[in-house]
Order: sequence, then structure tokens, then C-alpha cells
Amino acid sequence: MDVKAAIAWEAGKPLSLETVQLEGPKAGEVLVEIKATGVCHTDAYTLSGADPEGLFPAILGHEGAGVVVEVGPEVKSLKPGDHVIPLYTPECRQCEYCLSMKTNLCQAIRSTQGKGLMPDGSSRFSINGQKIYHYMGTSTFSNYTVLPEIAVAKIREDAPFEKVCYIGCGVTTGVGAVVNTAKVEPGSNVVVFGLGGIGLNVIQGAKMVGADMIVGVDLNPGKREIAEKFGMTHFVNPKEIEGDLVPYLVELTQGGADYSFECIGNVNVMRQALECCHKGWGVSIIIGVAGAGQEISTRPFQLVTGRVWKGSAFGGARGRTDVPKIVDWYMDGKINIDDLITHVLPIEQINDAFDLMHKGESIRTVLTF
Ligand code: NAD
Ligand code: DAO
Ligand code: ZN
Repeated sequence: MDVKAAIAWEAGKPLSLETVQLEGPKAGEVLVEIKATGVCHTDAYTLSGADPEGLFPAILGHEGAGVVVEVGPEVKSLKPGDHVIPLYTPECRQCEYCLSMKTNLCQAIRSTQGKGLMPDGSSRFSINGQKIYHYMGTSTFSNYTVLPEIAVAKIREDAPFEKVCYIGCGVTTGVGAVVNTAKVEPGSNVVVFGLGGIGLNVIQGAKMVGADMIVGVDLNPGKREIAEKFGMTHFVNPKEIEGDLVPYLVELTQGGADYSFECIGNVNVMRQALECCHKGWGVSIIIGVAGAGQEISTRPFQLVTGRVWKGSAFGGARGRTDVPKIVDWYMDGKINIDDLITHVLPIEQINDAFDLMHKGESIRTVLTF
């Protein structure tokens, strides 16, 4: 079938909206009509050429929501008409990783997904006979996409696509890092580095679970107002304090953070996030994706004396199980998505969405088809 998709032809070039050919679903796969998709920093990272796994030409996008229109043979858990969110972290419930119950990093389709291909090793997108790669197993910058059944979360039908698409990445990554990875307890002191589309979701997750002090750290003073709206109790601009940031934060939190979250992707800030944690028990969660080849460092004594460094991908969420629950939290008013979606644009303006993000003028832009 012919579909409308934004093609990333090469690194560093604007996306190009074109008519693309898409093959239908094979065994264990479904065809989904994408109704809305967010634009995330990870799309920009890959488009920039900095992503070592980045392949071109590709159809980017990994934060979508839509409707199942066709199912392939052997599909059991989905039917046409189901409302869904594509998952870049699948949940097969059968692989060693899923069965361990220790991680959300299902490996069932990892090797083909990382090569921009469907599980049978083929690409389903082409243009005039030329292969176009899938991206993160989702390729939501297309009005139709083909997905493995295990990479699809079925959601309630009254949830608005242009809001809950954000649960496909940013919301789940931030809120999930608090709930699943850190398991923040009520009364905790939390420090969040970076108040963008991820950090603000960490803040609202920390508020939801009853954290006491929620400190936000950002170089951009313009982030203060929205972060306070989401539950931040103290704002720290590293440019405006006297002395070093780490002792300042340790003093502010009266001994150090119980939990800190790095939501930037800056390896120097990752070190500050670990070292501002409380001696003996503070846990620092790395969410930000650093540039290829970069390394983190600290004095090992920081770990010997009880601080813990952890990472979190997709908020530690098991997508088919957890994403429908997060949609419920939104629909029940437990989390706020509406105020984070600062712009809604038609897919034709996809390059404007990237510009808004690069200029720091948007938290999230959602594109509609
Ligand atoms: P963003 O650009 O919207 O937000 C980053 C914020 O950090 C901005 O407000 C910026 O002003 C602030 N900042 C930058 N440098 C700073 C510094 N040195 N000190 C303090 N503040 C600083 O980005 P985002 O969309 O929120 O994404 C954050 C990171 O999370 C990115 O690296 C992204 O790739 C990553 N991410 C990770 C996952 C995951 O599963 N682990 C998922 C999605 C995104
Ligand atoms: O299992 O090795 C693997 C793949 C893990 C992918 C996790 C991606 C999380 C970070 C990327 C940001 C996504 C928007
Ligand atoms: Zn699995």
C-alpha cells in the first residue's frame, strides 16, 4: 500500500515527506494506522548522525499512538480496531530477559530491530524499489507502520491519541524511572538534573509517589515555572550559585539526595548526580543518553561508601503490561500530559517540530496525520 511518511535520507538533512510503499503484516505482525506521534530528542540524535546505530534512509519516530487495521496470521492478542501504542522496547514474555523479571530489556527481536529490519530480516518500507529502514522497531513518522505483535501495547479506546502518544517514550521513561527503576519511597528527597521532556516527567512521578523535597537543576531559568507546576519544590541554576554544585545540593538536601536522576545525557552532570547522593544509600539513575564513545567517571570510594549508580531504559517499563496502566493514570488525572505538549502540528510541518526542539522552545511537539 502507499503510505505518507517522512524519510530521513541522510544524516543532518531535513526530513522529506513522501509517498512510500509499505508491505502488509506477516505472521505475528500487525498493521497500525498512526494517528499521532511525538518528536523526541532521540529522533534528533539519530538524524544528526551521532547515533552509531543510525541507518539511512530510514523512517524515524518512536512515540506514536494509533489503531490496528490488519493483523497477520498467528496474531492472538490484537484485532482490527484496537487502539495501541507502539513499543520500541517489546515485551515477548518468553525470552530469558522477560522471564527473569529483573529487566524490561526484552531481547526477542533485538538483533533485527537494531539493524532497522523486521524480525524476518526484511524491511517493509520502500520507495520506487529502494529499501527504507525501520527505526527502533516503530517508525511512527508514517501514517501506517507494521509492528511485531510483541511490540504493541493495547490501550483503552477513550484515550486521546494526540496526548497518549507521549506515553510511547517520554512519559513512561520519566515516570517509570521513578516508579520501576528507583522505586522512590514517600518522604524521599529527590534531585532531578535537566528539566526537559524527560526530567519534568521524573518530577511528576516523584510527586505522584509522595517524595518530600524535589529539587530541579537546570541551566535554563525558563524551566522553573513549568517544573514547579509539576511538583518541583526547589530550583537550582548551576550558573547562579556560589561554589561547587555538589556540596550545594548536599547541603540543600541535608545530607544528600535519596535519589537523583540525570535527564540530560551529559557525562559531567552524571558524575555530579551520583556525588550529590546521600552517603550510605543514595541511588543515582542515569536516563540521559550520552554521545557515542563518552565515558563516566567518579572516585570508586563514592560507591564503596554506599552510593549506587543505575541506568534506566524506557523507565524500566514492561510495555505491554505497564503502558496501559500509565494511560489509565493519565485518564484518571494522576499524571498531567496536556501541559507538556506545547505544540501540535500537522505531519507536513515535521521539520518545524525539530527546529522548536533544537531552539528549546518546546517540551513536546506532537504531529498529527
Ligand atoms: P531536553 O533537551 O528537553 O532537556 C534537557 C534539559 O537539560 C534542558 O532543559 C536543558 O536546559 C538542561 N541542561 C542541559 N545541559 C545542562 C547542564 N549542564 N546542567 C543542567 N541542565 C542542563 O531533553 P529530553 O527530551 O528531556 O531528554 C533528556 C535525555 O534523555 C536525552 O539524552 C534523551 O536522549 C534521553 N532519553 C533517554 C531515554 C531512556 O530510556 N533512557 C528515553 C528517552 C530519552
Ligand atoms: O536491549 O540492548 C537493548 C536495547 C535497549 C534499548 C534501550 C533504549 C533506551 C534509550 C534510548 C532512548 C530511547 C528514546
Ligand atoms: Zn522478551
